[in-house]
Amino acid sequence: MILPSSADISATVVRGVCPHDCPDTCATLVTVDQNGRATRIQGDPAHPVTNGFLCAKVNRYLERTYHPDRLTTPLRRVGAKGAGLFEPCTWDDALSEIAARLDAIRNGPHGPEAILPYSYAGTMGQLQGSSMDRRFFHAIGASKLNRTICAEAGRVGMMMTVGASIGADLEGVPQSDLIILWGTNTLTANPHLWPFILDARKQGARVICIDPIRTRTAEQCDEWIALKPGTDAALALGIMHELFAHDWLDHDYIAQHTVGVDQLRARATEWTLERTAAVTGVSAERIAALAAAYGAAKAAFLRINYGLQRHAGGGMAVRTIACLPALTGHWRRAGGGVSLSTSGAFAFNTHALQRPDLGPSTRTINMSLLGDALTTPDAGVGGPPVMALVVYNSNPAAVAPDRSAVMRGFGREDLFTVVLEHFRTDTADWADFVLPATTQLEHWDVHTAYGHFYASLNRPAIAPIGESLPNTEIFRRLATAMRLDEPSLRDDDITMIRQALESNHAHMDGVTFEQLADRGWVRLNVPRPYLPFAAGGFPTPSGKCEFVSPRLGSMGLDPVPTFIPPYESIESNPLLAARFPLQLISSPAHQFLNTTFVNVPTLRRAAREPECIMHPEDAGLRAITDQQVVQIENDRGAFHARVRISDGIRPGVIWAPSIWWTKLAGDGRNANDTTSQRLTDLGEGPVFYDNLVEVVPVG
Ligand SMILES: Nc1nc2c(c(=O)[nH]1)N[C@H]1C(S)=C(S)[C@@H](COP(=O)(O)OP(=O)(O)OC[C@H]3O[C@@H](n4cnc5c(=O)[nH]c(N)nc54)[C@H](O)[C@@H]3O)O[C@H]1N2
Ligand SMILES: Nc1nc2c(c(=O)[nH]1)N[C@H]1C(S)=C(S)[C@@H](COP(=O)(O)OP(=O)(O)OC[C@H]3O[C@@H](n4cnc5c(=O)[nH]c(N)nc54)[C@H](O)[C@@H]3O)O[C@H]1N2
Ligand code: SF4
Ligand SMILES: [Mo]
Repeated sequence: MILPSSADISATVVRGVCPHDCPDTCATLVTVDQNGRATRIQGDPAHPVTNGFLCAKVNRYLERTYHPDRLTTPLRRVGAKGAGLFEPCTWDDALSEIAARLDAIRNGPHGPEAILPYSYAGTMGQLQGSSMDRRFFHAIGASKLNRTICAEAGRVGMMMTVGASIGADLEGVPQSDLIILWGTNTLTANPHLWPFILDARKQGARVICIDPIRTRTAEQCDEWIALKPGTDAALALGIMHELFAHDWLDHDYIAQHTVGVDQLRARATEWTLERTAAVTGVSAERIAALAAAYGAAKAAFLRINYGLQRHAGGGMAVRTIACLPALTGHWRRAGGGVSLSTSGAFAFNTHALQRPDLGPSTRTINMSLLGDALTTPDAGVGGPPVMALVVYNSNPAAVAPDRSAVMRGFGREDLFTVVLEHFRTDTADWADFVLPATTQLEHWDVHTAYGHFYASLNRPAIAPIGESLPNTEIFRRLATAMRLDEPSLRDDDITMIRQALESNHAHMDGVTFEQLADRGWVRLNVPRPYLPFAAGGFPTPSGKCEFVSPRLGSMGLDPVPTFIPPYESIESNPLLAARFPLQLISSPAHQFLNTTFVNVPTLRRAAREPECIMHPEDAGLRAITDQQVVQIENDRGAFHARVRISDGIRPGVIWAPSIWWTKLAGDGRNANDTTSQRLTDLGEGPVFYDNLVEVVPVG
């Protein structure tokens, strides 16, 4: 603990970390008064990325932590499934009843694989996110969960091209001369990148945003390129066409550090400006100008993020864009290259934390197919039906695609559901038992990051609210209730933090418990800024940037970058588009973090209500007026929203800022009532933004 700088010497300041699923992983300072109450949360001014500020959401973290609706005791269902009627019970009763139910399923006709954990990144902490929980499920032999809901398409696209989830360092951005924010809403989803961009801009860098929506980020850029959703690979191939045609290439870098340039050149030759314009809906002149700017730049920073990979060809789109800096040699220079994630640079000891060796090898269920997994007898992948679902760090009743299928699953009378939560979320309402969990202010954790290269430690600042417990402790106690005698199921949190940091990897030199305890955060042992591929050294099988990927070839996919059309667009499915002509993007609202914070009054007031941003042409065609309430619908389902007419969106595309709690939306539904369970080309991820709908007035 460190002393506060304020005059109030009776308060202490505790170092922590923002736990949310966000690339910025901010270092926080929490002020706690003499009564043990947190009174202030702020960003650490000394942290090079946090820069002394937090975002609109986490500035409200205390309001969320001390929310009157926090769960304070375990709850047992008393009403019908989904009715949300519960009675409080003791931890001992809850855990022994849950243990008995899980034991009965484990030892029953379906065996342990009928138990499915379901979690995502409600907290990114290594402990509360993926440690004792994993040990517990491994030890009982439960089915495994493939955690694909967000980033898998892009992750695999990067693996197949540069070989790792590693990219350019944002601390090099001030030295870049061209910044392209490609399928990412930086000011909302990655706000701590922005000051670095402003630094570059002061020195003359141009900033371009490629997004079908003129987001608050696009608004602040020098140029907004509103391409058709799901056509980014085509745009990147069109840029390559120009790079090859004008010889805007770094021949030396290509020769030394890449494989397959001839095949890539042949592919790019097919993507004339005219063809690229027809596919992307961006004019040939603008594509030519974009390519010329990229070709002339010395260190262009391509910030791709996850928005552009939520389409049928999302993996290939990321892969195609990721080839660009190797053609121009921008990896050589600070501020140059492409960045999707930095997480691959962290070499935490996940094996020691998660202990996959504790159990048998089991089947794996894709979380993006939760609807199918709960409603098909063999969970869609063979083996027993899912008879028990243990949900933590996630709110699948609101966030999973194809909500109506998911809800049919949650409604099954024979499904036993346990939810570990801070609040009575949409998902918690369907539980048989709800268990109160601590927030980041109340537990220990250790964090990697996916937007920078600093590891950090979270100390508890306050006592747990009510009887809430950390996830780690809940799974420890459940293991005891089930009489599991594996000793590692009793490791305490500090022990597990030390285990996570036990690593021989060079990047982890100096990243120790002592350093973290002393300073709160530590840079990985990489240069600043880190230029991971300045001299090649790509961790692919060939050791090069793979323009041709034999691994993709052996998966039956095109080994060379290519354009894979959306499942649902006017061009790719004209029959469907005749009925549902609008492409719906349901990307994050500025005030929410997925569904987290939707129940925080100040933030929900700022987000107003479910909304639908629509171009005047599309509104006019349907005689829809501004502020009118509409139904957004397709064959999968529907939800209501209030229309805001704006020219800040490409015609033919609508935007529903998300993800609303369905019970806090007027009609009890949200955008995922319309999304599908189809999967991306790589990584088996969901295609949330590959979604045709129609909009009709209500009432
Ligand atoms: N405030 C806030 N911050 C967040 C989150 C949040 O919910 N709220 N969520 C966090 C999480 S989990 C994630 S994964 C990230 C998500 O943040 P990002 O990775 O930035 O992704 P999205 O917000 O999903 O989409 C970004 C932009 O991509 C655009 N887009 C959609 N389809 C396409 C396309 O085909 N091509 C192109 N070029 N653009 C397209 C959308 O219009 C959107 O403006 O943000 C994190 N940060
Ligand atoms: N239509 C549409 N759907 C989407 C998206 C979209 O853009 N559009 N985005 C997708 C993406 S990118 C993602 S990442 C997913 C996110 O989906 P989720 O991972 O489900 O994220 P959240 O909705 O934020 O829910 C996280 C929950 O974890 C709980 N939680 C937080 N910390 C703890 C803890 O320490 N212990 C316990 N027990 N619980 C905790 C929070 O209270 C919260 O309810 O949604 C996906 N769904
Ligand atoms: S959500 Fe992101 S920007 Fe906001 S405090 Fe957390 S890490 Fe920082
Ligand atoms: Mo995400």
